[in-house]
Amino acid sequence: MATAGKIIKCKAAVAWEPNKPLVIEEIEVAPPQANEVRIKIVATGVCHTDLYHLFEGMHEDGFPAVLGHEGAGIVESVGPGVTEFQPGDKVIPLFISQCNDCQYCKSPKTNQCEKGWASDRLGEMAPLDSRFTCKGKKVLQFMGTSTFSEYTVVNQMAVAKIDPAAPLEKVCLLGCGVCTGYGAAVNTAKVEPGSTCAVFGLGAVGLAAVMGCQAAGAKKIIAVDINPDKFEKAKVFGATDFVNSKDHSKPINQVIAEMSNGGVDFSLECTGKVDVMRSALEACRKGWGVSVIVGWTDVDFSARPIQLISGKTWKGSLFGGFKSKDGVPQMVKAYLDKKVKLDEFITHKMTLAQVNDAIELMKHGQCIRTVLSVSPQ
Ligand code: CXF
Ligand code: ZN
Repeated sequence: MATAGKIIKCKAAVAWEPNKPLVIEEIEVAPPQANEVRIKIVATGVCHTDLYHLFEGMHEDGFPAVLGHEGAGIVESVGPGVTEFQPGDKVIPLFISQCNDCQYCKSPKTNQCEKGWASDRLGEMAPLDSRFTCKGKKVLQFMGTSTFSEYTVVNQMAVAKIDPAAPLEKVCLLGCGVCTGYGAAVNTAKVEPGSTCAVFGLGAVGLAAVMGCQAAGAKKIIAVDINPDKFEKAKVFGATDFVNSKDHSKPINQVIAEMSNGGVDFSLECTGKVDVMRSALEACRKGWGVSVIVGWTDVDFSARPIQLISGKTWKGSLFGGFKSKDGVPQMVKAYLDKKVKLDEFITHKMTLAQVNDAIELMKHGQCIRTVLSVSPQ
């Protein structure tokens, strides 16, 4: 590539400070250093976590940053020591790394690699080091990925090489939401054939969880939301029963218990709200019910210990429990083999320049996923 080894000037959406719209800026992207890969981002989904600049209490320490973490692109150039990637490879940047060397990567029990940004900067959501500058200032790399940029630089332990036949404007969704929900059902809950499930919250993550329950062979999948407009989509992904929590005066766990002969075998919470986490736990059956927290929050929650003493298991899931570098190419293949759906998540298509419109849609729950085209292929 003519650009290899040189600084690239390109467009990116920069969050300069909390509570201000993103600004499309020309930024400089330095060449990849040892073990790094510079990627031309072709497409990116807009995930709820990309509302980072609007989150309450976001610390100034996390700004300025280039947002976006659900993207797909093509390798532009590689730094010293990179043998696994070549210019032209199709890739998905990963917000959790897989170094294959730490105690977590070596264990089959977890995907929580300790080498990535998340180990020490999860609160700020952006590592201190980055290859971005803008107007003479260092700009941080959100979630170690920054896919709202025409180019980004990622360590090779956080990049997945995918099938060259994969359409990047679809498989970008495997960079976060779809793997997160699907894997929570399949890998973390370990939904069983013939079982009964409930999924709370029907955004992209919840819908992907519904799809995972169906893939695992669940016979009853109860989709729960406060917005009945979401039910039609949930049906497409395999939901069999629907509960609008606003329609009921009794506690929702009771409604679900009545529909499932005493509680579901598996419940998945995909809202990030602590009261819903509690309801999801209460909605699963004593003896063996498993409830998985998928939504993100860091505030205190509560539940009655008797819920667990009675034999339920309460778990959490990050990126659907997928070891990122192994799991993402497998999910891309599953999409190409028509075993998982992606197209049905995409409700809007826009360009990077319209990123603030896409963020507004997400903020008001008016989309499942907007995919932004970033660079031409
Ligand atoms: C995120 C939520 C915040 C922590 C890292 C994972 N999930 C996707 O947006
Ligand atoms: Zn996300």
